[in-house]
Amino acid sequence: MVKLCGIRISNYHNKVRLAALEKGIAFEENDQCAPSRDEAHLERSAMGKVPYLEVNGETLTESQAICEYLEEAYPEKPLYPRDPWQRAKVRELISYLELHVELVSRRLHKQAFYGGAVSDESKAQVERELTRGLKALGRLAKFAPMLAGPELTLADVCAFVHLPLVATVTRLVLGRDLVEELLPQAKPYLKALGERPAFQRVAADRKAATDARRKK
Ligand SMILES: N[C@@H](CCC(=O)N[C@@H](CS)C(=O)NCC(=O)O)C(=O)O
Repeated sequence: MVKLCGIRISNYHNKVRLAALEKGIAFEENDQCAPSRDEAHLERSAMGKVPYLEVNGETLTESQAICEYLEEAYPEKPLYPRDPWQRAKVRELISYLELHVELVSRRLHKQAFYGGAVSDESKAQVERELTRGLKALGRLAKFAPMLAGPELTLADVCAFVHLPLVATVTRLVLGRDLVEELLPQAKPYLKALGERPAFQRVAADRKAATDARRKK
């Protein structure tokens, strides 16, 4: 059986977990596997990050590569449309969400979550790039009712784990919720998605893991 390793406060861990749950895959989880630069961890995950997937004694990193593997290995309940063009459009949305939105806002994490400080210059740069990324996402996203059209896809899984985090980070560090301002369709869409059982479960487990970490 495949084993997912990571921590439930991680949006990328939750992306894979949610995809696996939606697809109805039987999998094991080690949710106590934190990012680390220790040799033992680097042997499993060369960048020291989470998540990674263990399969037959080998490991696979990068959430998108993991999700693509799960999609091909467990095709019964797909998270991509059949049509090649529509599949590519789902991947395009995921790239916008991750490269032009999530990764940009991540530069604010050290101030939002780890007691560090981000310079005013960096904040202004992040704000400019995020504005561009969120507006671009708004042009591509259909919200009909899902991000790529009528069916649930991996793009919705990504939106559900990434957009609330981006909203929180911009609120904490920039004093503005850029998601709410620039992508107002996101709020009702995320609320509706959150009513699906697997989404509800991952959101509740993320909250429990976050609360447990605060108490430490
Ligand atoms: N591109 C990676 C990103 C994974 C990632 O950034 N994971 C974070 C946790 S959410 C991490 O391990 N951070 C520790 C680090 O950057 O060293 C993926 O899609 O899996």
